[in-house]
Amino acid sequence: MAPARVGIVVGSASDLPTLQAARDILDRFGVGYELRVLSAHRTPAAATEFAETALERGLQVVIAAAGLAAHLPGVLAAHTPLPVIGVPVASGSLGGIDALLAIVQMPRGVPVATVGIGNAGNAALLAVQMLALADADLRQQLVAYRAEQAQAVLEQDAKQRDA
Ligand code: RP5
Repeated sequence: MAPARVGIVVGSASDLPTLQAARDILDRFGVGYELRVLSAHRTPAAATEFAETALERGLQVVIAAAGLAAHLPGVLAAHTPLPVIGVPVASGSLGGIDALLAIVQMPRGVPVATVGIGNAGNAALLAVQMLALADADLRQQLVAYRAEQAQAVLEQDAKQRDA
């Protein structure tokens, strides 16, 4: 397994299914990651310790996912200079709008990059793009990934035109 360059942190084990898309993307690009269940509310000391040691342990980006009053991404961002990408999880009666607003509305000075509700795949792609700034192999893989996406859309378009 490749050394972990990305930290994936979820606020609860119930968030894990939402994060599968991120794991799939990182696996596809051969990017090693560590996966943790840490809560800003239930295990605040462990969450803080994770963030404070993330850089020295070799992590370069953190993806943090949580639902409801989703403070986890912001709390991690407060304790590390690494970029943090927040994934709002749809959990509870508000369908993830609560988590989206909690994650995206960071105060000035401590940003969290925020993807759409449940869009863990985009969080992983953004993490790969950050790593690719200093990794030519990842850059090449990203070019190939985009070309594949374009090809898939062109094929769908051709199918519709021929129907
Ligand atoms: C949040 O509360 C977690 O991130 C999860 O999305 C939500 C519900 O957690 P559980 O009650 O399922 O553990 O902190």
